[in-house]
Amino acid sequence: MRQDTKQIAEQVRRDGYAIVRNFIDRNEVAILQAETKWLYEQALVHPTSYRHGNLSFEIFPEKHFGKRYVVQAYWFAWISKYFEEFRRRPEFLEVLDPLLGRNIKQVAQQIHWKPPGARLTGYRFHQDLRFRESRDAYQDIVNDTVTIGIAIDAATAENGCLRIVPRSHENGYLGLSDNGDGVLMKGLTHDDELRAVGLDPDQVVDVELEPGDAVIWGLLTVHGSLPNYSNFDRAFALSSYVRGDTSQRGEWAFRDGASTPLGETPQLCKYEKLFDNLEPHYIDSEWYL
Ligand SMILES: O=C(O)CCC(=O)C(=O)O
Ligand SMILES: [Fe+2]
Repeated sequence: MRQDTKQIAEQVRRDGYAIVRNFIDRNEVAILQAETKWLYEQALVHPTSYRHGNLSFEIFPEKHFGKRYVVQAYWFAWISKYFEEFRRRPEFLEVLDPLLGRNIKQVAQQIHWKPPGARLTGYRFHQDLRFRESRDAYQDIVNDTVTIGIAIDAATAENGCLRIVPRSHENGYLGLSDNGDGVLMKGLTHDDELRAVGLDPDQVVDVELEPGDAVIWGLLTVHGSLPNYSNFDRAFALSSYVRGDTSQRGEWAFRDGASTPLGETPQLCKYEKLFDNLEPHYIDSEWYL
């Protein structure tokens, strides 16, 4: 990472996003890719979507997709020493410090794959604030949250890279894709939906990234991505962090700047029903039908 982290923070506040080239060092990227492959194989043993605490896998089953695909993993730090340490690497503190300070909790740890052939791999345009159910658990949820997306595979327009509307964070919550059942991976956003909330479809930016590059955005930044139309996967790691001293959600990542491992038991993060069932279980929702 060669960019000045203060400038990155200013860009995030001004434009709603910033790209950080070489966020993860080239040598480390090969390890990250290998660990991601390992994780995909762990997830693929499950016939359908699975949860154990905050650890969760979104699986497309053979029955409906002809073949089994993994499209999302959540909180795999619970089964991977590598990813438990990855989430609190010094690179994260460096870019987060000017935005959130040095007491930082993590509320989301995700990898999204877009396996070629899996059909439903696009995400309609939205603002991530829709995924924070417990607004009261944060003093200033919008200003105290930052998401960092890291390209594990190269992210291109062809394989469904993230797409962002610059400065779309300035006009509050716009309700994009909240219609219908609100499922993001079914259907595409029409240009008229963007126009209806005052956004110009021509302003959409394809965030193309090399492996190891990162993009940072906020809870009000309008973004989405198209399905993968290529023959290569798009593994993308998303981590959301919040200011630790003003947030009652999340796992500690840094305390007074010190990298902090997970504790014995999971904390409430994004999934509010965590404590309803802490046993491993399959999830029978067939939202993709
Ligand atoms: O993986 C992507 O392309 C976007 C995912 C996303 O925006 C989300 O899960 O909130
Ligand atoms: Fe999102």
